[in-house]
Amino acid sequence: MNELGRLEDLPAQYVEDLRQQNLVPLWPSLRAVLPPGKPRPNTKPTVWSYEALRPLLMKAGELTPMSKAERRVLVLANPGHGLDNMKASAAMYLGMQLLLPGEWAPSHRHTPNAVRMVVEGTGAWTTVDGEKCPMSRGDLILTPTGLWHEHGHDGDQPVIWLDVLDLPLVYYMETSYAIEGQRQTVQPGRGDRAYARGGLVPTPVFGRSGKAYPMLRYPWADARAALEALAADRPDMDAVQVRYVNPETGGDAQNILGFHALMLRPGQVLALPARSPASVFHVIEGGAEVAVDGHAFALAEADTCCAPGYVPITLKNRHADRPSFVFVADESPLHRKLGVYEERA
Ligand code: 1HN
Repeated sequence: MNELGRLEDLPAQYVEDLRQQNLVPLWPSLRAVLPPGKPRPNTKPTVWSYEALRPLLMKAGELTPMSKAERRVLVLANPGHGLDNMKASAAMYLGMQLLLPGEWAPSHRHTPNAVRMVVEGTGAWTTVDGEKCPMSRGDLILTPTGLWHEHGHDGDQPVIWLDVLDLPLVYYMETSYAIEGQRQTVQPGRGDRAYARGGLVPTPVFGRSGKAYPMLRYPWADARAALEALAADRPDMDAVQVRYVNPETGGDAQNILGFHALMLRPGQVLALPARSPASVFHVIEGGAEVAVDGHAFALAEADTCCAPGYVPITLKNRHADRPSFVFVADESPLHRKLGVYEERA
């Protein structure tokens, strides 16, 4: 590949004349925007220890009341993107949110899609589009684009969850905004009950559910049971994984980010191919070693890490005597829709 001319090779006055007309030459920047063979991601393999983060989040509970925070969150920022840009990857935002007993995070709705993966505590709930979703360890709760949501807490211990949003992408597109609202009225109906059995969907005689997002809460007890059943039924299967889907369409649960739960069998080593989307791994139960791009992260329960796209990743169960369970978030729905999804052997 031949060397292209640099900006410094051009007469300064010429460059200035171009700039006066809001023009710039392409060739000095061409290789930067089209690097050879594979992208040069800013996303650095990064780990966030729950043990290190938790006391800092609890301190935020003392320092900042909800009235001054609206959402009391510490953002898990990837240093490769600049800490202040609040990105775990190009399209993913991660945050750990704390709600103390009796607190309420007021109702709002916004264009970015969010999910919550509950990390600790019981007694809190999120009301999404009028459906009150109880929160307990490992539950996944969707807050899809445009739906009202608020969080409350009737228990007596702190509740902490991991937020995953497509905020960096939606913000980059200049489509990110929020609307503040009134407290929601809770409506009857629970998607996690109506859609509790895979392969069986509620079928009204007239029409469908009428909801774009019929299932908002995916209880951990169900996801775990599905993984255990799959592992028992398919002893030869190397990746025991389920995907969080919209039960009406069978497609990804949300439009931009994808969500999976993965069970590592006792002692299992699982080599994932290099794929274009960046990914996030969060340990729900057990422990996992994540090897990516020369880094080896030993994740304990509630730890989280991220990996850039286009590199192979190896996951290893740290326990030889029991399964470990990992929540995976990635940018695959986005990549597939855009036609840039790739897997490399
Ligand atoms: C948001 O709405 C929540 O509702 C949490 O709990 C984190 C980060 C950025 C933008 C909106 C929530 C958020 C957020």
